[in-house]
Amino acid sequence: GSKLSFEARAQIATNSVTKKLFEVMHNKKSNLAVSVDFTSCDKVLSLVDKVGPYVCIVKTHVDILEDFTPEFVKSLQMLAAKHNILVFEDRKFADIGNTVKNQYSKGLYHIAEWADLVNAHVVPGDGVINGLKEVGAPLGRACLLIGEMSSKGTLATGDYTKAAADMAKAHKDFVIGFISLSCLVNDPQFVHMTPGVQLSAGGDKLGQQYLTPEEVIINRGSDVIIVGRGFVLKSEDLN
Ligand code: UP6
Repeated sequence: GSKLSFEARAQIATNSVTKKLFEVMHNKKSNLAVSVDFTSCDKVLSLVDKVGPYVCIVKTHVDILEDFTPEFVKSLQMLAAKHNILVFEDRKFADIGNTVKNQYSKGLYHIAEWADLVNAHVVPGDGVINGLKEVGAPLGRACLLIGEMSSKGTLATGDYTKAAADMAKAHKDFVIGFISLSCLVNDPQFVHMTPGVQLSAGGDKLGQQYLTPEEVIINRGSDVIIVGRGFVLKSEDLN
């Protein structure tokens, strides 16, 4: 990972989302992203309000909400502003450019209107980035590429991961980093976020595999840990 502080990385960041993220991480002394994987809007909003002071990012899956309304988005944005948090919709776009453009801006969710960050698989080739960029860049949004996954048997390894890194380098105006299990590119402008994190290593019955925060941040050089059930399950049953 980068040896520079988040404060220094905020100063050199050329992308506005990267700059804001590093400023938030520095000011709140937090590298924790919470994955609020509830299926009801109220539960998402109440958890965001509770964890707000301690996290730099809230990661959503809006397509699992059973009672989604546009008002939910307004409330989420108010909480994000109140607590100085970035919103990351974990949509994992994976289609041709023209289709992802529509999925990003239209449909029920209008993701581009409210999500600071989204992510994309690189399996389609860089058309997926160009499609998202057409919609997202004018709105000041940014994207992470999925270079590695936490799940058992993932095919995102080796040459695939290297290709994801190269694609990110070629699209630095809109791609600000990676979903990965380690630091893939040693460039302080790129942010690495790692899911599959709990206080003790292990997994779930559906192939999720967990690493510890120490392993991810100290040994593997990632920047942000993404934690879902690791603390969400303490109060609520997500299964
Ligand atoms: N996620 C992973 N692994 C990946 C990419 N994304 O777990 O490689 C996402 C999941 C979930 C969160 O979709 O929202 O990160 C992890 O949740 P958990 O901590 O409850 O396992």
